[in-house]
Amino acid sequence: MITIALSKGRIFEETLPLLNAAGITTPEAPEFSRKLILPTNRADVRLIIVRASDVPTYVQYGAADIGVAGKDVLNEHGGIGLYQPLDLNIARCRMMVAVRDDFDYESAVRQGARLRVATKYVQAARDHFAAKGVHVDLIKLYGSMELAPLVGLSDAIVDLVSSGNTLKANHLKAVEEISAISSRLVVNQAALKLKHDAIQPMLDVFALAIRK
Ligand code: PRT
Ligand code: MG
Repeated sequence: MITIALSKGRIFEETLPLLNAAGITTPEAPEFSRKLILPTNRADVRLIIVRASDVPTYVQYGAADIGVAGKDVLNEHGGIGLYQPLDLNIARCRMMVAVRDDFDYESAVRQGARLRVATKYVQAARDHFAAKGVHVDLIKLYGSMELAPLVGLSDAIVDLVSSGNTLKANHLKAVEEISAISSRLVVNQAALKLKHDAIQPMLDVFALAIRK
């Protein structure tokens, strides 16, 4: 049995064409099903639906053989026990530093002010500001980072931006790009050896089906 861990929403939707290219189809879409284990047309392949940030953990421990996770999530997880053979080039966005429209970020940085930064991406934020030599107090949040500067929780946030509409709707502006983000295929290192004959052909088809 090959178990593939995916999260609902954009990752599932954008991975589906790749699965289809490998001849794998699923009769039930997770958006319309409460099942956490979804069968596929192949008796030896099943999907499990987990939180986006939990995908690397399921694959690390071998509860799933394969998964799809954003580079943001993989960076926070650390990637232990994971083979990352392919950038699938899906669910693309950018990790950015953002502040309120009326906040002068450049001069705060120039003056060496200690900044309060709210984020779900503590590891990425720590690395980014350390490399810049900017002193920050990091505040860990689990979502809706955009709210933090509006209510005085923080001076800045580190968050993902795709269209920019969420920032705009909340009177925030992006002031720095930390990195470009896309989703990667992750494979359990032991599974790749033990189930090589089933997994390698899938990797080969995915590699050919990736949109440049
Ligand atoms: O929702 P949950 O808390 O379970 O986890 P999640 O938010 O990490 O999962 P999900 O499914 O929303 O995102 C899965 C992956 O998609 C992320 O790990 C990223 O790699 C990738 N991705 C791509 C994004 C975005 N684009 C994105 N825009 N993840 C989140 N967003 C959010 C962003 O955090 C912000 O709140 O969308 C908002 C901004 O969007 P725009 O279009 O208004 O700029
Ligand atoms: Mg989300």
